[in-house]
Amino acid sequence: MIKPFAEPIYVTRPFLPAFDKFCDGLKEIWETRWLTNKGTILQRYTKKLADYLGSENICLFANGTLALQIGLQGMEISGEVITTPFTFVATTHALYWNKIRPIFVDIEPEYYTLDPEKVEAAVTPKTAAILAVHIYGHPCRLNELAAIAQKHNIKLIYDAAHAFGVKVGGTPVSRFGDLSMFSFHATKLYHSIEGGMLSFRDGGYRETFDYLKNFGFKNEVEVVMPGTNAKMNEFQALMGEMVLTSIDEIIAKYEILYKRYVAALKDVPGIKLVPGFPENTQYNFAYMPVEIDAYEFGMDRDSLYEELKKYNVFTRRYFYPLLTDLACYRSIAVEDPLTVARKVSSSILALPIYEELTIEEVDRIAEMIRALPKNRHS
Ligand code: T4K
Repeated sequence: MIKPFAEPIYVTRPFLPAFDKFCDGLKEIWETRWLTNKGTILQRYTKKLADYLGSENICLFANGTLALQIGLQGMEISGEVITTPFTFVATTHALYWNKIRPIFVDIEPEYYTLDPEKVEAAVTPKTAAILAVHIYGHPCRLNELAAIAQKHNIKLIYDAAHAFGVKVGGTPVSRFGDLSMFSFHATKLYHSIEGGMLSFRDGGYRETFDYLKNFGFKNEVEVVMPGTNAKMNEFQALMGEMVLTSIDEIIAKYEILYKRYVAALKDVPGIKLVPGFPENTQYNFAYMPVEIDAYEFGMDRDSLYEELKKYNVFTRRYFYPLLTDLACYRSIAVEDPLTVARKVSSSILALPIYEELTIEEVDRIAEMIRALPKNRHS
């Protein structure tokens, strides 16, 4: 008889630096009374991030959604953008806020990223860019997407909200494509409370992004474009700076937990795990998605999600419903039947994974999953 957890186990929990250390850091803010607007902590933190990522071409924001909105606007993307329906709502929202029409195409079934063949087939003279998502931190098919973008002379933009710390061929994913957006939200493996980052190939965009996040101010009296307010403040920068010092240990811990789940669940009938990653990929293990085959498992995804709650385990159906089924996007004409995305969205479950989770807790969750289905067929 498996006992419920005494305390709720959430899908994620933010890593926090030692309380005393953070308080020490706060003293700098109290001494300078500089809370936001290009403070010294933000400037120092930006340099540290640039070092970590091996690129100076980065710009920090209040959150990832604003970063993506500004990225699209700063690059003057308009018309149509080919994108995925299997993502968090903010990916598509950022297109809408720029009056860009999303053209949804299907994902591939292994890592759930945009299917390059579907992308290629959807390109038209109106296509301005591809907006692909490294969903769960799984790198997209970088070379294939780059070849399509180059062939059609369109921009390649990545929503890399989940992909901090991921490398391909030793290069951070932030350095692929024309532009990548990262989210540093509290629910992310790497965070700055709230926060976002753009990483871009062409350094010429820096000035535009800096203007756009600060009302368009060039100086006290000149406003050169109608910007917004999307600045990262000093508290966020301080958190980001401190969490960055622990990022390698955080990823190492996630890796242990991820591999433990895989070992515990790989033989469970009806549970499909993401296949291993190619050797040139350094994954960040940020999410633990599993697909549930209702017939083989003996219980559908939604029932498992509900049952686990009774044991105080709060998984999430990232990402369900599919964006094209949401009230705000339902009216968009979609030519692609989105067969894979529909299937994955209705069968996927993100299991708890975070730095403080213990191996014993993973074992218990896996045990619950194994024991729960009452009507298993095999
Ligand atoms: N693109 C993609 C692909 C994204 O996934 C996201 C964000 C974005 C773009 C936009 O980036 P941001 O603008 O957010 O920087 C969460 C996050 O709010 C969102 O950032 C994230 N994706 C999305 C996948 O997840 P919810 O609605 O699931 O969060 P919530 O509040 O239900 O939190 C989940 C669990 O985390 C809670 O049950 C408990 C735990 N938690 C949460 C918070 C906020 C904590 O323990 N402490 C906390 O402070 O959206």
